[in-house]
Amino acid sequence: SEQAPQGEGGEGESAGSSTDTITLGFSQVGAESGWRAANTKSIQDTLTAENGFDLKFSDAQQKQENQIQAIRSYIQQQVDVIAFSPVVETGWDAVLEEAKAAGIPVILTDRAVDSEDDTLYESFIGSDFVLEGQTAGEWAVEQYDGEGYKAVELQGTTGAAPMIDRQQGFADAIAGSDIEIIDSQTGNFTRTEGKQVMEGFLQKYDDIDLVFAHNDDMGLGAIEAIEAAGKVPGEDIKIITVDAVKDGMQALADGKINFIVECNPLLGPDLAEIAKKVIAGEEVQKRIVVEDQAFDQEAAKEALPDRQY
Ligand code: GYE
Repeated sequence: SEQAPQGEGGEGESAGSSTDTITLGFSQVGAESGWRAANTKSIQDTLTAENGFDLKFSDAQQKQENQIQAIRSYIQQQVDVIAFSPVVETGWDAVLEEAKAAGIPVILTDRAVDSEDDTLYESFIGSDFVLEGQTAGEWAVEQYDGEGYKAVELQGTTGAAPMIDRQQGFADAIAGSDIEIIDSQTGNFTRTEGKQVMEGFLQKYDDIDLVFAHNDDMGLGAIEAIEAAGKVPGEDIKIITVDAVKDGMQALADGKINFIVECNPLLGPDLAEIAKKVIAGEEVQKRIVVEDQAFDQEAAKEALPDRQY
């Protein structure tokens, strides 16, 4: 691809001439959740022409083969940078090697790949999902240890970094407590599947005390299933989720969810900054950890009016 003039004082005619624009191909996971919608909006609102970007955006509908296809097409179009949020952790080496061979830098956002070769990408920007699961589990132990709670887990997309890591963090935190996970199943991070899986659990077990949902949307689906079964979410069955998007925070403030660990989806600004540095040949951090908070019902009531997403 063409070399963009670096820095000030190039021969370019005017400031902001098209040679300065960074063409960035972004392959998004899908549109599975409120979190994802906020993440997409952040990327589209930040990587604008005004901000020096020509953004090519595609939605993979939670399918790895669609993401691989999108990345290959960005390579073919000789974009300046490729960024993507890998739907699952494994199976990326071949396509990342193709990008490397074409000289196109890759930035990971949100989710990790489990590749051994970390020269296949420049930087990975996202939350610490193990810590999120741990925070959820520690709160559960603080509240419910000694009560003999039976928990079910609504897991994210099988093989996705946040599914693997949140499960791990939660399991580590409750180890040694008398909270027991009696069943786990994937709800694919969607409200519909979260509801379906919870309906199945409610038919199978009449003694569920606690739900740990890997995201708000599945927790919101579980609320519907619990109410339909004539039980009171947040009381008869406690619910802990991850994300803290508006709908989740509202349910928390309303007492239907008991605790939410935040996962910040506003990754656009960090992505823009890293992409500019990579193109300018500057050093970037391999791992940028996004900071998250956590909310109980009182904290949600306070935070809700100013919540951006
Ligand atoms: O928690 C979930 C989304 O990868 C962190 O994906 C993201 C997760 C998020 O579908 O809501």
